[in-house]
Amino acid sequence: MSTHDTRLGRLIEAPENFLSTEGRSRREVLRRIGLGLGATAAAAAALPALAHAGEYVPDPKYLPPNLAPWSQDLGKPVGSDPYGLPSPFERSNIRRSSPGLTTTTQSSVAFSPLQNQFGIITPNGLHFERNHNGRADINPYDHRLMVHGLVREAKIYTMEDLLRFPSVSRIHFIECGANTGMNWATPAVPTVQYTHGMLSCSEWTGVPLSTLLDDVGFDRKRAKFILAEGADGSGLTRTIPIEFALDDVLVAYGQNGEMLRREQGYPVRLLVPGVQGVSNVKWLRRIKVGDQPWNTREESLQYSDLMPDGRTRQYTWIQEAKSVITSPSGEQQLLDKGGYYQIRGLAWSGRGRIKRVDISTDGGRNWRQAELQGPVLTKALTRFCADWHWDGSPALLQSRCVDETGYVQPAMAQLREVRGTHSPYHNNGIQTWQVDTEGKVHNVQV
Ligand SMILES: Nc1nc2c(c(=O)[nH]1)N[C@H]1C(S)=C(S)[C@@H](COP(=O)(O)O)O[C@H]1N2
Ligand SMILES: [Mo]
Repeated sequence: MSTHDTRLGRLIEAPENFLSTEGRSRREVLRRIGLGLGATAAAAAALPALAHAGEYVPDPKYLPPNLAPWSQDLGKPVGSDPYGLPSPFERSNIRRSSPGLTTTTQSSVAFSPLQNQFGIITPNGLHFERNHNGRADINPYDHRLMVHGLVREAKIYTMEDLLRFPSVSRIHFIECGANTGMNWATPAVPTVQYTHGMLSCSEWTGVPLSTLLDDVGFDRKRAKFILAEGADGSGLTRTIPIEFALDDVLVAYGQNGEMLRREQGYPVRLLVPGVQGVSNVKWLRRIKVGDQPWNTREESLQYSDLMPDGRTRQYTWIQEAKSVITSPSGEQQLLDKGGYYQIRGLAWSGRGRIKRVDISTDGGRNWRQAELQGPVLTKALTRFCADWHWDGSPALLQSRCVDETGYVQPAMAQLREVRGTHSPYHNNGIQTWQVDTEGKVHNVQV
């Protein structure tokens, strides 16, 4: 679009921290980040991220035609930060957990701030985090991975062994099967961070699992499944079909060019592209080759779908195609009637590439095609956008994606027709954001 004759609409970010117990008033925020009286203007500039730019009044001496102090001084020496961190002015771009979601913080989830993400790669410090028994902090020299079961020779690998095998790097998303579960019965949470933030995408590096299975000489005739087990206190175990294991599963130690973060299973995890999060076993310590599914706790009591006829769907492996608009999204505020707003969002499918995304601004009555911003990769997040002028009237924003198999993301009503009301896992229904006449955005269901 040409911006020449267009008024670019202003938008206030959602006060994302409002679910936490932290205070929200300006003074409270200043106090909390240690900026009382006498704070430098530069430090106080942290505020726009916490509220919105309109609330911060810059000192004219920093603005053109004046030269700000940082344009006249020597800057910090190189190497001041041997491991670089985000600017302090970005301090509101953080993972957040929903208070009261679980009884302990060890068995809980911290959601990724999708509303602040650009492109398709999640920065390592912002990858969502889901643990059943707290984060294990492991010295890689003390870690071992055993591969056994229906194999010619069971082996125990050190991390050094794993790093010597031929490696590959691939970009894939991980989505927890419970993502958007809090939106199943009613739109219970207000922002996209909480509705869809159990979702992240990284470039993962590691050894193809097929390489290790060959190395132990697995029984090609009898092997039907593998069991993956984590070294954390939960001893989390998941069954994975051998076809997946031999296809694109990785024993991954790298994440976006560096070793995995501890939150992601340092020093090694399983990466099962397109399959629900729980199968991506972190702190991977054991792989067993077998001929039947193991039916463990994490695949019977948990992560199964109770259907309306009282039967339970087990082993829902694949995360089906899904999309969400990340801006405008819940609790944001549009300020300019008649202004231009770029609709931005993410689409993904556990079955392959995203083929197309459509956008509706009237709750699904009319659809038009969004633009896919490359790269469009298999089983990876895909970014989309669409031009939109908000005319000041109420709107219902939706996105609907189609993947390369032709599968179309369903409406919530379609999902409920099949799944009934007791099936909060694997909710890939179409998300609706309502824009009211004041420009305030709400999480609703239509
Ligand atoms: N060992 C182990 N692996 C685990 C878990 C765990 O608690 N322990 N949680 C699983 C779940 S439910 C999800 S959704 C993903 C989350 O991966 P992340 O924390 O890297 O985002 O890890 C999976 N792997
Ligand atoms: Mo999960």
